[in-house]
Amino acid sequence: MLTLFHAPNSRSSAIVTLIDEMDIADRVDLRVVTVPRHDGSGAADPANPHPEAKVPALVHDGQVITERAAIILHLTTLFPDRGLAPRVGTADWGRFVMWLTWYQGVLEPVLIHEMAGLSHPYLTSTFRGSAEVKARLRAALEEGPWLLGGSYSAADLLVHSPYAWLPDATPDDDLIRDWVARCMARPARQRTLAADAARMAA
Ligand SMILES: N[C@@H](CCC(=O)N[C@@H](CS)C(=O)NCC(=O)O)C(=O)O
Repeated sequence: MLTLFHAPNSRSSAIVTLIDEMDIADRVDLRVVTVPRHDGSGAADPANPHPEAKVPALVHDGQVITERAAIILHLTTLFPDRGLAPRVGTADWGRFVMWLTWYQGVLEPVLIHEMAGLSHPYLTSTFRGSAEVKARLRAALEEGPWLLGGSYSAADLLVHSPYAWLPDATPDDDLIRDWVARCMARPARQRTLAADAARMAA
């Protein structure tokens, strides 16, 4: 019914961790595919149903779902009792959806623009920049200890993820660094790292 297409050490690793956090590995068929890597290794995999041959891609009853925020929303809605998201329709769920879409629509573009050395008034007016990202995260974590308050959720899993890959991009703020470290230390993420290392070595 559910199949996840995953490439080790990539954006799809967050979805593998989510599946572990939710304890639904027996409900999702995990297929490992290749993708082109920045070092020139890898290649698009004909077995990957993603329209751009990227990962992750989740296939549910033949329908292809891409974009991590969408996959997270879909899985946490399909399995609402697994504790990774607030109850659908509550105000907290609205904030949960806000963090996921803010990640895809703001945080990741801001990071990519910075890494690419891009700056333009259109980019700033649309996305703002790293100072505003830092302020948003800090304001939430001051209430904390997690983005939604007292409980870890899939919003923490997604939003912290670029800082786990790019520690130098982490905002210079102890509250944010401590939250990233707590997200990274979770046993499910450690298991994904170990499994991905084994897949890379295979
Ligand atoms: N917006 C997508 C981005 C997916 C993405 O860029 N995935 C990378 C893996 S880190 C990929 O598949 N790259 C291979 C390629 O560009 O061909 C998401 O968040 O799911």
